[in-house]
Amino acid sequence: MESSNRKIVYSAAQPSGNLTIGNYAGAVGNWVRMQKEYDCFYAIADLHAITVRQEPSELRRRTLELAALYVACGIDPEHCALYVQSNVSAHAELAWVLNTLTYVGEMERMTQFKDKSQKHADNINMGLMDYPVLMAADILLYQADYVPVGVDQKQHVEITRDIANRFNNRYGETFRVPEPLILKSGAKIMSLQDPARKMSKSDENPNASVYLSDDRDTVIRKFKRAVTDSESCVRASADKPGITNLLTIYSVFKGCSVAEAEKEFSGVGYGDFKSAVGETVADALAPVQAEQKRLLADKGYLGGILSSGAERAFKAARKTLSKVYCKVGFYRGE
Ligand code: ATP
Ligand code: LTN
Repeated sequence: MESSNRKIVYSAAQPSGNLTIGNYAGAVGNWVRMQKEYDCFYAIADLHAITVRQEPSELRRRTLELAALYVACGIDPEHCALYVQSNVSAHAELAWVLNTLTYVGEMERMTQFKDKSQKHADNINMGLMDYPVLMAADILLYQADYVPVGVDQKQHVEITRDIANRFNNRYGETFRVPEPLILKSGAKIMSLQDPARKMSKSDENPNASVYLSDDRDTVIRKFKRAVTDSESCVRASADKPGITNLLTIYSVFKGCSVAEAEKEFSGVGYGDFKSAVGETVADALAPVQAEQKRLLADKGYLGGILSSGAERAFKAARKTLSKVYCKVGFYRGE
């Protein structure tokens, strides 16, 4: 990733839970596409993950698994900095400074904080409340222009903009004010059991979501059980959400349009159609899973990718952090 005047993209994902084909279609695929056009920093947000309780050995395992999965999905460590958030101490350091420009009331109003406080009522810790400030630190450290996120994270990017403007107004121009990039291009994949709801990695019904780690038989079985309708015509329309979802999934994994998929399956029965979708997804996942497995077996190689990613990230982050420390009046030696 040679330094250039290309725009900077920053994003991160928490190593909590297995990714679904929905995450793939809506997020990872976009990260891969963006690395060609922008200077990208992609982090595994382990500091964010511990705002809810984590089993330490699981957290470590998931961090590596997620890193391997990203590389297997096409994140090219030559083109972007892929690293683990806690490996770059500047994130926690900048978050502390930004805390002093953020109001308790603002954090209490954040939707995710309210949701997670309800879900984890026995553990409403300061980190959970401070989550958006750490996220602001992530983004601002790299002077990011764009932050690709799902709609649920838009509010956090907006507060990041407010905090950046506040700092710039108080101490002089320091941070680039980032823009959220709400990704619509990636298809929205719905639950296989209730096509009115989004497919989600935390769904309690294991048949509702297809995980990138599911083996071939599991993938095919889940598609066979997918909820459809009582007609028998493979066609996308608002009154056929189940079939429409399967057509969308097929088009994402086959690399064709929904219209082309409809044509291909015109006159085909639901059973055969579901099998074809299952086979296609399983075929597409097989090489990703094989590559992830290969990477996880070679911890030295994966470790090398993450440490050189952290080094690149550290260089960029240190520049911003020094500027910040200087502006706020910290003694830096004579
Ligand atoms: P959780 O169940 O923990 O809420 P999730 O599966 O809904 O997780 P997130 O971690 O909230 O996923 O989202 C990660 C990224 O994946 C976001 O950019 C989000 O927009 C995208 N994404 C999640 N689910 C889908 C989906 N079903 N279709 C398309 N994109 C999705
Ligand atoms: N909160 C995000 C993950 C995340 C992030 C970020 C996203 C942490 N830091 C900085 C974009 C930019 C999530 O849970 N999806």
